[in-house]
Amino acid sequence: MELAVCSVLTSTLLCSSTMASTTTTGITKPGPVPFTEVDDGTIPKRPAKEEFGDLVATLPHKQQAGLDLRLYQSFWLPEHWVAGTVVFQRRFVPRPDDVILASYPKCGTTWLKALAFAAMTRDHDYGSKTHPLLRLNPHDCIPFLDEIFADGQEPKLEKLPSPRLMNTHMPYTLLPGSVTTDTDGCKVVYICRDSKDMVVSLWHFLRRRQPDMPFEELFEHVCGGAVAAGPIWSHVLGYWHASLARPDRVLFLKYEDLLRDPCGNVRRLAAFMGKPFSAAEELAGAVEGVVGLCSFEKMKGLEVNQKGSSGAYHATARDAFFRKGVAGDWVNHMTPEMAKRLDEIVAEEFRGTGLAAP
Ligand code: PAP
Repeated sequence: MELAVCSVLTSTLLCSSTMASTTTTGITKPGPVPFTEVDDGTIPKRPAKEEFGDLVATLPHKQQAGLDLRLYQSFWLPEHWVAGTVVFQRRFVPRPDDVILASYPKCGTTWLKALAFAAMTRDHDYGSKTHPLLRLNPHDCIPFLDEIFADGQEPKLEKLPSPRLMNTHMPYTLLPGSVTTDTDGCKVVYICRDSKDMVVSLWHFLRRRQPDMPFEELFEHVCGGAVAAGPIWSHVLGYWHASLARPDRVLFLKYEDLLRDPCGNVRRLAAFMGKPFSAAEELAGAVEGVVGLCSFEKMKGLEVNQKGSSGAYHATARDAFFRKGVAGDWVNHMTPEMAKRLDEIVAEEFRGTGLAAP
């Protein structure tokens, strides 16, 4: 079966290749290619705060959950992202076939990155050791724009062949106008998650750096809205409204739907990104191949996701991105009263929008 998948996919790719590019390894390939493989480290950095640090210093400030936050255009952003956000807004030049993967932190970013990368690079044999996702962490395959622009490394994005896959935690209203208004601009895929599970996941993630952080403290910050990239409901609603207004440009996914029906959602994702699965690919099991490769068990079990940190732009222990991978773990961390309180806040914010909390 794997051989059949491989040959069907290879011929599909050969017919549909678009812009090709030469990587530092000298290989000419169409995109997407793993970001770490086009980054030869020769482009100098110019941290965005050198240019916009003065502006950042004028913004309202809070310190929460161990992070310095600044209120920028109605959202609390980690201070070290703000100047980069300004550069992103002013200087990002999208390509029509770019796809930006967007999420609130801990809502399924890593999974979406893996699925999108696998769905867009179907020339690889999913079982082969050469598949990028078997030797690289998903965060090393797809650049994280917030860090790239903060570090002043955006010229590296130009080295990526088209189509490019990139990701961000920025709210929709903070994305550059070229992304949010151009009718033939790039596409955006958003993933959201039950806020209660997001808080639990975020707490476990932050505890890597602050082992004694009380869960209740983070919970209060989330309920109050002043948390990195928050308020979370405003983040979600920005993308929700955009997906209704521009359904051909913005796809809205839910983590819980992906758990329930991974194949159906991978088909939607691939079709939206302009690479629908052909009948031959369906027959050869390509959808199941993508889902299996990116499954929680498979990804968590890979050596590359267990050791080291995920690169210069997102230097976090790789295993921190793979904890439980389930829906409903909040019951093990919250009292029923806490759950009710957060549910009610979110339901009130979502009222009348047509969006039901996952
Ligand atoms: P990020 O926004 O900081 O990049 P993100 O990937 O959204 O992080 O969050 C990690 C969560 O996704 C973890 O959830 P948990 O803490 O509730 O377990 C992680 O386990 C989950 N996750 C990562 N990869 C997968 C996957 N392949 N399938 C399902 N869930 C996954």
